[in-house]
Amino acid sequence: MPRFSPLLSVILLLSALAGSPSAKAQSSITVDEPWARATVPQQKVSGAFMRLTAQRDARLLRVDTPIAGVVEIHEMKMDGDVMRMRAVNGLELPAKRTVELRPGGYHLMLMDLRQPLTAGQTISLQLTIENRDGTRERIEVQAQVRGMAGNSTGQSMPHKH
Ligand SMILES: [Cu+2]
Repeated sequence: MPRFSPLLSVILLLSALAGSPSAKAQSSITVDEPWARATVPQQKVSGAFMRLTAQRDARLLRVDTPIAGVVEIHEMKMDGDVMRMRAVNGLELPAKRTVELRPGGYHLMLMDLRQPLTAGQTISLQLTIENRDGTRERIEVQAQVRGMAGNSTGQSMPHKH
């Protein structure tokens, strides 16, 4: 059985610390499967979607991206028998509950697009999160652009602004 020298033990300990989750955990928000919908020519709006899970109560305050002039957080709701969407001021992220932004539900509306979104491309979104104590953090998200075809969640959204 080999015996570790004290120096080697220190090195092993340091590498274990560097690899531990607590050493990397900068953000209290987990972002899963971010994606945005590809556009057709002349289309100036699109939607972006993802799942957000906060460790502590937080709120998605705003989203910015270089590829759109305006980003709004939208909610879709039945109004009688018509599905309508409207901008909301923020999105509550209750602790340890996954909030899903998806077609037909909450979504990020990318408006005034500065370029077409092509399937396979990656766009960056900057989320501003406000924690319960009022502190804010910014999270960079790389969202993959997906086409409509072959996407089971890709039913078209009624987008009337
Ligand atoms: Cu919308």
